[in-house]
Amino acid sequence: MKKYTEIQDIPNIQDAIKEAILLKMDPFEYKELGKNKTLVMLFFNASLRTRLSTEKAAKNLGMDVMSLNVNEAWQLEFDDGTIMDANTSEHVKEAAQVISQYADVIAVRAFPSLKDKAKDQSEYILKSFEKYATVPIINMESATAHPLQALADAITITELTEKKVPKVVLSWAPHPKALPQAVANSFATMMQEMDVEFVITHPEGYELDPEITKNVPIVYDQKEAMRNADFVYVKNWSNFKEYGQVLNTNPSWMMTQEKLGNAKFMHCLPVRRNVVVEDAVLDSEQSVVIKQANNRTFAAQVVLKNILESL
Ligand code: AN0
Ligand code: CP
Repeated sequence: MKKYTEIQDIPNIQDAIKEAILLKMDPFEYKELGKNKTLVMLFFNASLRTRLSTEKAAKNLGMDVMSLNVNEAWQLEFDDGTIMDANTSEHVKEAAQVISQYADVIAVRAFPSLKDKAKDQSEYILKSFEKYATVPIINMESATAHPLQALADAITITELTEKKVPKVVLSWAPHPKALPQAVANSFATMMQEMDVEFVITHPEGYELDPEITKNVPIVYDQKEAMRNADFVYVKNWSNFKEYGQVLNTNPSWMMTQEKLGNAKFMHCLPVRRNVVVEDAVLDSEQSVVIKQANNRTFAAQVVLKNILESL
């Protein structure tokens, strides 16, 4: 693998899942692979899981890791030909090349503005690093995608399913703040690659990018969508059409024990209790959110391993 900025970079998802499960059984088997190799992680936004699990994965492979909270460094310019006489101090052209002098792999977290749709959809931050860095790039959640999360989710479903073809539902949930579509986008993309029956449910008007959801059934009635579900992945996203707006906070969309039935509850975390999902669900045996978080390490590790092997 030459990079991991999108799910499509994985040559064979089933093989990657199997490899991740093997790594989980023996995390230090490839401790020599990353020796004298450095991962630099760049954070334009907050993180708990991605930061720690990706660092852990790199260390399991024997890599050195350096992290930079980019907002504490020089403010970067991304536009070409700008007269840089305002707030930006350094162009990404130099910054990405410079960071490449210290890194064998660069991982980037850069959320969308949720204000300028075209700019967010262009993925200009991630794409600038891809363009100007001279080492492989990993996406740690960009404007439109969170492929490491989706891989961890696919591993989790594979490990826990009791059926050959489980029913998986992606269910929108209310949230007071405008959140990205990235997690939902990548989960929807991943589920279309898996042997699952996949359904999406959300309030009318909350459609994700149709280029991502393609022919996935969208059922506006949450209860109907969740009938006989084996896994229910709950996630808020802000409106994609009325871009970045919070048009619905209807608490009836919150996930409850009653609605969940016997399904397993999934969420990428962080999650707002009793807004997105009620306590009873998160505190029940049906919640697999901690297993998902654990699998973030092995998703990152399988990605890093394959990138290191291609260097
Ligand atoms: C972010 C999001 O929804 O994309 C990160 C999730 C992994 N969530 C929040 O900002 C709460
Ligand atoms: N799920 C996830 O990516 O969490 P963080 O934002 O804490 O990294």
